[in-house]
Amino acid sequence: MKELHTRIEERLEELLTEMDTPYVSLFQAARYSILGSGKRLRPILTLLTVELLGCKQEKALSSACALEMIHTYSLIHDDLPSMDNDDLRRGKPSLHKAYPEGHAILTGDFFLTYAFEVIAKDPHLTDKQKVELILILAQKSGAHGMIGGQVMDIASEGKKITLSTLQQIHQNKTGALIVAAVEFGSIIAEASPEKRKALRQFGENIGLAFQIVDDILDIDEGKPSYATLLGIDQSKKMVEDLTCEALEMLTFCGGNTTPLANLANILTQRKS
Ligand code: GRG
Repeated sequence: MKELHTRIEERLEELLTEMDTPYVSLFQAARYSILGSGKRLRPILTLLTVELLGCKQEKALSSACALEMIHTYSLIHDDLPSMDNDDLRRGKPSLHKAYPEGHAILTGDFFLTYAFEVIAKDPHLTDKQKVELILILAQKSGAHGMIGGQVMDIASEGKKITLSTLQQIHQNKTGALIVAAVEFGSIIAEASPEKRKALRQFGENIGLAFQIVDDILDIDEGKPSYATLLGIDQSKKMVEDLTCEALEMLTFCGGNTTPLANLANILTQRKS
């Protein structure tokens, strides 16, 4: 895992080399927010998926970093005063605290657009793969994915919501990018339709389980969450069931499933 972390860090460094331009501060802010911290869950998922499917990780490394850029943009915008108004992110001042707010918004915008550029110019991919990756990334981070989930989340503030609405929020806001990470692996390694379907289900399950764990760790009585709607014990049981079903899905994939299974366990058993 540590080695994957290092490879992702090095590629992100390369992709965000400071340019001698009048807008160098954009690269500086981008590097501030993306380098040095973050669990790299989504890119690691992509790399482990391609490996399971018998393809070289190098082929997926830049696309995996593009996913991390979309994730980082979502965190930058989520932290803004007009959204969650968080002063800290990844153990240091949020981007809008370290740079002017407008600059933070533009840095998020930069990550959002640059991610697609990185995929479009990746020499390891065929044109067909690039189009498929761009489509999945746009869908999973767009209206029917992360952005739609965020809109629903904001709209539900202070209201009573049902468990099924909460599930939809979680699946879109957090789960969609996790599914995208696994789908990236399937596209790049050209998985069979059966394996792709099983891996998608694996991603959906661990995406939802990941968010339920987050709800348990960060319980806020005033906010609808699995922990407040279902209670801690039932939420933990749900995490266990989702993880168990996710691990079962891996058995349809053949190969050495241990690294992906370990990652699923790390995510769903995390304590922080
Ligand atoms: C602003 C368009 C827009 C979307 C924001 C994902 C999201 C949508 C907001 C994040 C809010 C949040 C903190 C949700 C809890 C679960 C979560 C996604 C945590 C952050 O992901 P990690 O734990 O973070 O993978 P690191 O820093 O390790 O990458």
